[in-house]
Amino acid sequence: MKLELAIFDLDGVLVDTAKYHYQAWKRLAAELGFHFSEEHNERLKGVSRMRSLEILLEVGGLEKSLAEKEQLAEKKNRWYVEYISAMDESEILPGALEFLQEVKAEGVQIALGSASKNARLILDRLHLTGYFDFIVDGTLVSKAKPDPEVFSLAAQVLKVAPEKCVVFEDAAAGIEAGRRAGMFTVGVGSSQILHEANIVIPSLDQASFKSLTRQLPEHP
Ligand code: B16
Ligand code: MG
Repeated sequence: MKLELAIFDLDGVLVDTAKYHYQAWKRLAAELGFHFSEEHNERLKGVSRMRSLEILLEVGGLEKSLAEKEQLAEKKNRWYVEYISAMDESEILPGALEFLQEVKAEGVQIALGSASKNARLILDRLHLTGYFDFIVDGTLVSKAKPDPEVFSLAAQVLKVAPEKCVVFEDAAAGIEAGRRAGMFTVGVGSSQILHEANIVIPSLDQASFKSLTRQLPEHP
């Protein structure tokens, strides 16, 4: 199977920004007068900013108007951007850089498929931007994962058929999005959560693109 495009999710696959999202959400919850636990935070992974806020408010048993919600989301984002602005290459997840280098060396194109509106800033801080032929982030798509838009757009722009694409994702909603886009899927993380993926690996560390490609089925 000759793949032509590898699409990577950002948070949880290339970098662990979830901890910074959590710090900012926890700070917001504290300001609103309740505790937001790490277990609650699991529900926010891969989910858009506004939807994340809605889940947080649900946890706190609070209701807010649209204008208030916009202000709260903006406040959380200001804190989050402050945290991620201090990031550097040391925060690239183990094996991710080597994996991107291998994909490039194989002559396969690389795209990002992230829900984050801050994805470009993060890739710049990690000095990874140059590896990407195209970046789909939260500013380009209107429908969140599990909608396939984020991945389909990358394939469309780079003019690659979906069955020649593979998606690397750490969230179940992202695997569903990849499947719905008609692409191969590799789950990065727990096989209990990512069982819908064609293959699941614990992390990109020590994984080889070439050998993963050989393990994929005939068709997505
Ligand atoms: P922002 P991914 C997602 O990134 C995060 O997993 C999720 O927790 C976050 O709410 C979402 O980005 C939006 O991020 O507030 O920066 O626009 O996993 O799709 O790379
Ligand atoms: Mg993710």
